[in-house]
Amino acid sequence: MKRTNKLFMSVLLTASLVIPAYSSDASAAPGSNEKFRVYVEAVSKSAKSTVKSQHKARWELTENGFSTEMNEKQFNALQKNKNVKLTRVQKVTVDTAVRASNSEVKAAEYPSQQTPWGIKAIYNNANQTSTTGGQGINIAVLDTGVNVNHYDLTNTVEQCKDFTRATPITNGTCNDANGHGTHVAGSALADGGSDKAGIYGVAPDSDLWAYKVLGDNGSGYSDDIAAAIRHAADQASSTGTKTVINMSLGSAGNDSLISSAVSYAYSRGVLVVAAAGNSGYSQGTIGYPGALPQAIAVAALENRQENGTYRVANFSSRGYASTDGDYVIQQGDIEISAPGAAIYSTWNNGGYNTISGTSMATPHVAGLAAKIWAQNPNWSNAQLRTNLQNRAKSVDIKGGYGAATGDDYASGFGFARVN
Ligand SMILES: [Ca+2]
Ligand SMILES: [Ca+2]
Ligand SMILES: [Ca+2]
Repeated sequence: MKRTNKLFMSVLLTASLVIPAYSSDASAAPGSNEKFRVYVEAVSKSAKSTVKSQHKARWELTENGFSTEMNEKQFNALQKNKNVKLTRVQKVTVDTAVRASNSEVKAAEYPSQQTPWGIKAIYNNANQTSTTGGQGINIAVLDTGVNVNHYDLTNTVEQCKDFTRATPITNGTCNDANGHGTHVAGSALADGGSDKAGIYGVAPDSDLWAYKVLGDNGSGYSDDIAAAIRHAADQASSTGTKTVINMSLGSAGNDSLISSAVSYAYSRGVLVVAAAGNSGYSQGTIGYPGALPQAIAVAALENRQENGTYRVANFSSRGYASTDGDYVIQQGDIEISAPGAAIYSTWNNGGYNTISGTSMATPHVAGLAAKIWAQNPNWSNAQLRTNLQNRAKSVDIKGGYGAATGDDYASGFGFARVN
């Protein structure tokens, strides 16, 4: 039976392009009318509403805080108001510094492999031909969007929302002109399509919440990302369902809007999984939000053995050797490793593509988390996290720079698997 992809387009992958994380906006020249994003933290609700009457809120992130847009002149004027603290909103990028392919990707009707190496590895079964699990669990993919018409994803889509446009949230729109988000979603929960001839992710029975927080160039604003994190947590609460947030994005700096949103989500029972970053292999290269204590930072494994285990990719960002062996998660620690090099998955043209990065490792862990949670629906996010850590401990990783016996700053506790 011929498969019908609803969207056909070709994407030309260029050589790897590394956008500096949290690259700031080009500063508007003094007196320029060009608007930029600002986060306003007021001392009180009334001070907040006074400012809001002059500057329309984009996101109401906290009781006294909101983001908005203004020009340099307005910014300078508002800075004189002692009742508010102003911060320029930072940019965050997706974490694909490494791309295995630089050729034109054509939409393919059928994948060349239904269970790529990462799926076989995380299932610990070289003969795995399909996957199951994750029923009733949501995986919120905060990314460049998702091609929700992709044959192998369309049946998994429960929400599709765009946080990058004018507020409020645009429902039913999450177009991915980049490819990154569609690839990430596929590794977590592609279901083989209605004909079961397509590709499989880790937990195909999960429900996809495709939240577009990044533009087509893979870059986005931290207030949009924070709003999406909070929205996922609120949706999890209002629907009474378990939710895993997948953030294959990051930057070197800790953004306060994102970190407070991650705390908000975690305290409401959401499990937050984030890429470690692609700035390895030196110590301390781990990015945020992965480096936050409440987010599980995921390192990338290659399909290559060293010291008798899979090897941590050189590009995978590292934590700090000073915490080796303690099996404790603090700020700046790598927590878990998963397949993240030469990963074959769904692409935004309706076909498939092979790319590398901790971005690709992260959805393997998000899918695994959803699969385990579906089997243990009474667990809290903290209990689920402990289970993931214990699985990782039982499959030590010793290959790659910084990897060693036991907890290490390259691979964290190890490789968490299904079996
Ligand atoms: Ca962390
Ligand atoms: Ca440690
Ligand atoms: Ca180890």
